[in-house]
Amino acid sequence: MTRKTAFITGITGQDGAYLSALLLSKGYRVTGLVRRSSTAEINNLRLRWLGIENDVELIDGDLTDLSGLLRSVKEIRPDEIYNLGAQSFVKSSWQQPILTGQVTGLAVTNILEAMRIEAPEARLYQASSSEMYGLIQEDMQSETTPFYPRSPYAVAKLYGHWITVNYRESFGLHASSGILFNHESPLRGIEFVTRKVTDGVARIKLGLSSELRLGNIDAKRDWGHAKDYVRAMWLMLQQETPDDYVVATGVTTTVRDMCLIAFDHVGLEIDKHLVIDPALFRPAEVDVLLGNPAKAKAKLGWEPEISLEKLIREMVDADMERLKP
Ligand code: NDP
Ligand code: GDR
Repeated sequence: MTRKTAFITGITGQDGAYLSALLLSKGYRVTGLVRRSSTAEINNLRLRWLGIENDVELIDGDLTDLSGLLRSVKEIRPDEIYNLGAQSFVKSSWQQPILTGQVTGLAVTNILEAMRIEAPEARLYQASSSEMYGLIQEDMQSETTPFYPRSPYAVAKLYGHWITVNYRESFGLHASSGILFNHESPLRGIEFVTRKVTDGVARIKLGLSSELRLGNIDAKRDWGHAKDYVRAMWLMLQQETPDDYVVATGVTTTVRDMCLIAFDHVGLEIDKHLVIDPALFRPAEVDVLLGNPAKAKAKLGWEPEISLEKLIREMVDADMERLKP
């Protein structure tokens, strides 16, 4: 069998790193798009953390630059394209709504155009998000639940989702959209709540800090492990027919209860250290997310393997290790 080639945008991010490791373990040639930066030496932190920085090929480029994408796709001739690149932090999307629209939304069309023109036989994964559900209209969200985005990020993701569906229906592209619920890991960016909590708890435990400041701790999320979720991405592209899938655990937990797991793990009392800071609340909130992964389980044979408790403990341990003098 010939070796398959994957092209990953967002390869330097959390999911890009885990997906690269998965595809390398399956024998793929893995290539990825990286933004040129003056701090290139620290750019590939996550790939280095997984010990795979020398096993992937990195290509300079930006999602907003169609000419570069056309050239990259022509040169690489990918069998599979994973579009993971995005301005992915919801809170920042109110500070940078136009950039978020360009990168997280409109640029999906750049990827689809590059694929349609240079690699129409390739298969595409689009990273859609549970944030698209926003103001919840059904207790458990599935592929048929109506969307009601609540942030510029979610609005941009909704555009990316529908343009992917549209190119599939218009041009017959093998393009699938994964509606993934929150997934975390020790490689999660520090600005997201789980990692902010596990890093904060580790700092308090090590005497480097005394408090953890959070916003809305009543929000509920359906959290899984990134390692489990990148497997679902790959499975989608192994199907004969492209489709859209919800990927979630089917369990929802408040931010406060997620924090408790972290504090308990190192024997600290949450009430002595947690401070609520109104400045960290969002202009519009997604109060609760709870996904129904029935379709992914039935059609892809996908199952999440790592529980929230195990995930948070792994993240706290990794942060303790990182911060140890
Ligand atoms: P990260 O924020 O960790 O990674 C985002 C990646 O996008 C980084 O590699 C970043 O590069 C890259 N990127 C940002 N802007 C551009 C640009 N203009 N051109 C090229 N690349 C760019 O996100 P995750 O790994 O957590 O998520 C992956 C995808 O899945 C994202 O699209 C996200 O929105 C989506 N998603 C994530 C979920 C989650 O819970 N993690 C859930 C649902 C969807 P750089 O390193 O240079 O910043
Ligand atoms: P989210 O993740 O917005 O769901 O988007 P995040 O971890 O940022 O927030 C989750 C919930 O926690 C509440 N919260 C805080 N959040 C942060 N970041 N910092 C805080 O101090 C804080 N205090 C409370 C938030 O208000 C929110 O309700 C993530 C991203 O990965 C998206 O890219 C992805 O699409 C969705 O998950 C699914």
